[in-house]
Amino acid sequence: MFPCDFAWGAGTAAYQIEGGWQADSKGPSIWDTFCHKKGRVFGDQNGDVACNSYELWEKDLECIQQLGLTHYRLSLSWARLLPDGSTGHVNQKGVQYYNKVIDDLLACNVSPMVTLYHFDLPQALQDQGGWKSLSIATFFDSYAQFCFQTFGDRVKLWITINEPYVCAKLGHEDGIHAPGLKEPGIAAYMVGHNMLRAHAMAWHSYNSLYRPKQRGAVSLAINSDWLEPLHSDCAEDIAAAERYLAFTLGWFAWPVFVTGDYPEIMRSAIDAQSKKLGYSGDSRLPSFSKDEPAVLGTADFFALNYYTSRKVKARGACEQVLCMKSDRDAEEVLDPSWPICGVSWLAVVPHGLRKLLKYIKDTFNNPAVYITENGFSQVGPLQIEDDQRSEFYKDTIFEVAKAIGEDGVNVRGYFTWSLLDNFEWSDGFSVRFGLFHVDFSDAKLSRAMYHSGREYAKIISKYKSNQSG
Ligand code: PNW
Repeated sequence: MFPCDFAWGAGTAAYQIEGGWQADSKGPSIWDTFCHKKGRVFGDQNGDVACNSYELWEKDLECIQQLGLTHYRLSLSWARLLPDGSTGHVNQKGVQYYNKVIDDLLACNVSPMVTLYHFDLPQALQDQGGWKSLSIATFFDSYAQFCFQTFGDRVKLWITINEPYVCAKLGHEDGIHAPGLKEPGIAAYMVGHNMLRAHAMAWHSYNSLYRPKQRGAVSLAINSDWLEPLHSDCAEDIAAAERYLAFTLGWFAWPVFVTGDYPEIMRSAIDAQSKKLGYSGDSRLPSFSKDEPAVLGTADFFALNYYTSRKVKARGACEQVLCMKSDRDAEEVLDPSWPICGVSWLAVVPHGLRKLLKYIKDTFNNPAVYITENGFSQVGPLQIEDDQRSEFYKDTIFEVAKAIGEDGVNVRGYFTWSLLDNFEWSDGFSVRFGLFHVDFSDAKLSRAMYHSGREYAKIISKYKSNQSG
């Protein structure tokens, strides 16, 4: 079922694991600033130390080897490499750190997949307008080129931006992620737009300047739930589910994979709502300029982060306020038959992944797909015997097998989220996604494999030996 070069991976992100927030002249990022203000994060926790992977990388490598991973997905901290965000000043200690990580991985026969941006913008760039500013795309492109130049001889799988949807909406509409802006109905669309522009510029730079020699692949990681109409025979619910999908997956996948522009349903919904509320001026959803590198075709594979599924119903009476929710005009409902895991938003629906994969195959012309994140969290006291999570991984990987074997989806890899328990953004350390438990109360931050980790290791070794035999 799984092709012989299938990638079996696990992921992490710099701010969530590294700590060392000021070590060796790293610059501050928006997450440093955000967490250091009271009342933003569960228990006012922060990533100042986190798993201290900046100093304990070798411990992480041991975890990776214990699992038998073929791939490891990590992100680079932009402000660790370029403290003020610009290539004017390079922090060599940061370069050394990531060089060692990459070299160690390769020495152990593990391929790195590297994310350039996983939520942690250098604060210095936020001070110049951050992702709302048009000029951010040029800064990002320079940073990306610096990374291709420095690490691209060894890194062959790149993700430019992780989950532009989450950065745009949680960071600039809801204000629950850094930079904590609440500018509903306006800022998220600007941010999403600049992220697409930045991604496209970086992809074109790679394509023309680095690909000929380095021969890697570049994409962006798009998160999406699987969505179904609440009543499958109700036209309003069907339309609502389509709208919802257009506002999540479609927002970023349509420009890159289908038309070079946003889904028509999305633009017309936004413009209709503007009109209704008497919002004058240009569309709140920006347009792509013909004078800039095209966004269409700027992904060498489809990178999907999948966690959960939702039923969707029409809302009918739409709120009279400017916000994404009223633009989208569709409400999510949790099916009561789906179990909930540690966090309230995460209903456990492994078969939703198979359906989403089939949808991606049919809609985006059968791309190569990497599932760059999928996971299951737990909360509360230490439970090394996390049987529910073991079952979850088994069920989910079985769904991926069916997507490949029965639906013919070209899935090239599967990465669990996450290698380690880590700093789970606004939930702090209260939500644990790791295949390894991290004891945050112990100065050594010791790592211990959960049963689900053992289960994942078994699955990997089974398929790896099938492949060689
Ligand atoms: C993803 N939500 O983000 C991220 O890529 C990871 O860094 C993160 O740890 C993981 O999912 C688990 O949450 C999300 O509130 C953050 O809906 C928040 C949400 C969804 C995804």
